[in-house]
Amino acid sequence: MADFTSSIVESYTLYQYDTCPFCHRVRQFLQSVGLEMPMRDILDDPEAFLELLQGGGRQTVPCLRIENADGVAWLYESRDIIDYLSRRLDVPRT
Ligand SMILES: N[C@@H](CCC(=O)N[C@@H](CS)C(=O)NCC(=O)O)C(=O)O
Repeated sequence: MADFTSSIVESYTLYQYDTCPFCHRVRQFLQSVGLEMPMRDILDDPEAFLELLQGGGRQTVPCLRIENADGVAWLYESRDIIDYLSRRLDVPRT
């Protein structure tokens, strides 16, 4: 993945679905730190599923789409997503 840590402004979208336990872990983290972001449900929304597959290259969720001035990156793995956001937002991991 590209190193985006030098950029200041980023926007995030979480690709996920309700009953996925790993997605639940990430959603719980977001709630605990009060961070809101758009959610794309890949089971309910075929367009979101395609975006994930074409953008990220895999259909696995959760996946965080990270967009900033340098471009777009797709981050898989619930723990990596939580670690990444914790570092970016400077909040403790849960
Ligand atoms: N180690 C991954 C596990 C993710 C995972 O297994 N997600 C399941 C849904 S609960 C999935 O997307 N499986 C379909 C696939 O990988 O193609 C994480 O922590 O995010």
